Amino acid sequence: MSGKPVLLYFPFPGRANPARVALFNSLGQDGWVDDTIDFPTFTAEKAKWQAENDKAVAEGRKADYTGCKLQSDMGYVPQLTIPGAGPNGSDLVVTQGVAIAKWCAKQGSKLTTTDPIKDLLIDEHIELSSEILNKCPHDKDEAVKKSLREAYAAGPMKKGMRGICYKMDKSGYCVGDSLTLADLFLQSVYHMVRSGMFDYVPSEYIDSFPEIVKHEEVMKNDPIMKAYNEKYKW
Ligand SMILES: N[C@@H](CCC(=O)N[C@@H](CS)C(=O)NCC(=O)O)C(=O)O
Repeated sequence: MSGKPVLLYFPFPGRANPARVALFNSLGQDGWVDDTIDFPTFTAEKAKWQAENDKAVAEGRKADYTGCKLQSDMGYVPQLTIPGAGPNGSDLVVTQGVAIAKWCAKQGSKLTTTDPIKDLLIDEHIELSSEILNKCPHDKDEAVKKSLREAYAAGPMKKGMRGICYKMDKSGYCVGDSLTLADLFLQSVYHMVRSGMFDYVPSEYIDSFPEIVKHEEVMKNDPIMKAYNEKYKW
């Protein structure tokens, strides 16, 4: 790595929360760049990205995103740039929040384990939390979206949340008795609901899961999270 890694995401926790905490715990506040992009800028950048992507497809060549904020072939965020880690010393640009968070955690954080069974349980938690976000229904028509979301919250999402609760450790953490990536991925999900960003699923929805309410307290008191929350707004 020939410079600081740069993580690009919106100015809220969302899918970047695990990677941000892992980068901070691994490298400290000065060891990485927390780059944020607001929605209007993202929309403009996405249009620029799309124009080059369409042109490259039509011309049968690899796209060149020089000058674009979105540098990957997927064009979404979170996006991680690792200076000098690409071919011939170029910058490596990757997407996928789970893969990014795992790399970030391996840079020296206390969020990793060397126990294969613990790792398996952590990965299972990560997949369960990710599934809740990935299966969430969307629709351009707000009335349709509302009814799809309400049915989702009462059905598959509730089943997923319950599944996670049954698997949580007695300590209140997801796996074992300290913070791991599993807790951060779970926090990303319920933070979206608590903060009102999960459209048509009210904040109080979380109160029907006592293990999650306990987890909110555990996270507030966790030393790594306390240190992180002192330095970062999201
Ligand atoms: N599988 C990806 C999904 C990333 C994703 O969907 N990101 C959203 C923001 S949270 C995005 O960039 N959406 C805009 C788009 O796809 O154009 C991950 O887990 O990181």
